[in-house]
Amino acid sequence: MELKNKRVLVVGLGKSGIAAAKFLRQQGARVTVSDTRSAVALAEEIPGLLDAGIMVESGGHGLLTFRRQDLIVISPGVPLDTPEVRQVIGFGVPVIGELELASRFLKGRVLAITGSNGKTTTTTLLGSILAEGGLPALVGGNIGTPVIDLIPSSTDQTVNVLEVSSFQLETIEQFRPWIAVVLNITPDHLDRHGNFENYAAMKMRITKNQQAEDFLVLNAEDKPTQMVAARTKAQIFWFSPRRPIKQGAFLYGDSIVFVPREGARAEPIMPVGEIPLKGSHNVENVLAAVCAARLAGVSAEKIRSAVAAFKAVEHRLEFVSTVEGVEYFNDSKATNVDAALKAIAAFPGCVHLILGGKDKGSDYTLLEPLLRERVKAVYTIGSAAEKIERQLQGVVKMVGAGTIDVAVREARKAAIPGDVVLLAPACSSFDQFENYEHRGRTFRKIVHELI
Ligand code: UMA
Repeated sequence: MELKNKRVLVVGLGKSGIAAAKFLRQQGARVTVSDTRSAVALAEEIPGLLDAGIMVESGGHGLLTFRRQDLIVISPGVPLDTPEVRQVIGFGVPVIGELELASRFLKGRVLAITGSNGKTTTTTLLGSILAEGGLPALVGGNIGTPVIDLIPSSTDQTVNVLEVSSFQLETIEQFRPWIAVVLNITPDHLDRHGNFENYAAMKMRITKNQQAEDFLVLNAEDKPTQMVAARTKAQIFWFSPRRPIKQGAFLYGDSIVFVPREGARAEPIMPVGEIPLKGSHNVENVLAAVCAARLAGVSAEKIRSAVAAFKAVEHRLEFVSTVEGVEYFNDSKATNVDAALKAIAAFPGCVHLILGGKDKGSDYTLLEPLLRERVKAVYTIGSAAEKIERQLQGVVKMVGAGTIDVAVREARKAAIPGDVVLLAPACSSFDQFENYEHRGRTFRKIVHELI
């Protein structure tokens, strides 16, 4: 991709946009960035960009700015149906995302992980396993480091372990993972993608450019994920915690085993009891990681030691503290209903659940059976509170807390020793927090203040 003297517009000035703009400038492009936030809100970012010779449009997107470009690079949080973006696509201006731009320059091979839930844990775990196996691995993507920022450190030997979201996959063209993993596809981001079919179709794009020499790792127990199998040219490997698999990873009794090809003997990898993470969903994440790591050439022995030493990722069923016999867990990354279900299912019962935030068009009635079975009370927060209370009326005791500190304090009053207070909000955080990390840190701080 030749960028020298090309007019390139970067849309969105978050982590991805800033990384993309600076990279494009280094490549000699004439770069403009455009963001809906005001110049005041962008006061920290603007001077550095101007110093680098990048023009800035703030306070909204101008159609004229968009029309003058040779290429437009959009951030993951910018939908393709943003009016200015839609219009210039109509005029034939090429529009790609940060992931696509990065993948044209990234050296080495790509191991990409997508799914509605478990992406961050599986990506981090795979990074650790590959490192333990002596492979030069870099970790980035939706997990928090823009893929563009990996480019300078990547070499032909690098395995780039990338967490990729439906937002990022929406704007790929040539992105082609050597190994792609689809963990599961359950409803999320319906406010952005319109309906589940569109959302699932975005996830499936991960395999769009894969060829016969590539690998696709799929969840044998997740119906929507199975549909991806019909759309790939790659070699398919399955994982399952429930049944033997002809080619892939599964649980055999209490052991994780891997079958490298149909008809081959199953290789023992490790006892399932050595997985240090809570919840049956994490067994699935480990099975997926085992499969991908074996395909990348890491030995069973190295996989076993890396998994056994792995610590829960921050904000993912992260144990915060025990206060007066009550355990507090931070699962702020549970930003959709399915993730919240998995979090609740990780506990046998007696859960005080903090639910709410910014609604994404979710159906909270799906929580009903597990709420009845394991949850003593729900404490609602954020702008989704009213919808949650309406949909779950009469199912379980409901406390309208409004904010996370009131929720924690109310839960503390009600909880008795042996109970669990769980932040698994099933919503995004943007109504009250900068992001889910900010929400998780706030929860941790409030819990620590209880001590
Ligand atoms: N903006 C516009 N116009 C718009 C929409 C947004 O100008 O129409 C601007 C906003 O004002 C803001 C900027 O765009 O200044 C934000 O861009 P962004 O939302 O793409 O955020 P980044 O900081 O670039 O972070 C993105 C990912 N964010 C999203 O997908 C929403 C981060 O994933 C990712 O870690 C980062 O790139 C690095 O790759 C976060 C996320 O919430 C964690 N992801 C979703 C999820 O996991 O569910 C998909």
